[in-house]
Amino acid sequence: MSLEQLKRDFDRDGYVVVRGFLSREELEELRIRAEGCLGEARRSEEYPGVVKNLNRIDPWFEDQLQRGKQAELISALLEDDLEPASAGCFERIPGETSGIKPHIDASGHRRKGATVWIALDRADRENGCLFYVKGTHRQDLPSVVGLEGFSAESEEAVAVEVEPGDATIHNSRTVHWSEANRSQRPRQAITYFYWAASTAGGTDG
Ligand SMILES: O=C(O)CCC(=O)C(=O)O
Repeated sequence: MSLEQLKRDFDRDGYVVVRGFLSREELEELRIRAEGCLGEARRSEEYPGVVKNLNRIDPWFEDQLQRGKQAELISALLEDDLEPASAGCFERIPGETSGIKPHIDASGHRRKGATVWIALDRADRENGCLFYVKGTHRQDLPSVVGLEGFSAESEEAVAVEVEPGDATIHNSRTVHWSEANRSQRPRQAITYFYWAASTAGGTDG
């Protein structure tokens, strides 16, 4: 898909899906680097599948956050310079009973930014794929996890089923969530989160 088409979709829907974003070799390297970090990472009780700040654990992730091929694309989609914020790993754990409730990534007065979410595994409805709600990036929603009124049945909700190496990029104001992994299959993804440089100050999301 051309950059023009991606930008049109991103502006209209608040997200885009980039199939085959990583080559087989790039995907393998990402997988190995992620595995190397996860053992030593701290996990929260509430979200045991989430590891934040991989870029503080392994300089390779810092380099990817700063210079990975997603950075140029996200800068073009936001039409802004980027302030790289963090790299994370999001795992939906097989057999878990809950996922991550509807939320946006924007926080406080920092509204403009974007996240690339790169699938390490196939993600589908059964193992907790991402859901986006088209067009919500144009609403002014609060930054809370558990936004009311959004579900898989919402009119503009889309289940984004992807293959390993595919990526999705969402606006920091686009409502998204994932449901529990009801399968016995893994579902891991790596994210890189960026603020637009024009959104000054605040926390690092
Ligand atoms: O991967 C997931 O399960 C959720 C990802 C997410 O909430 C995010 O990237 O902000």
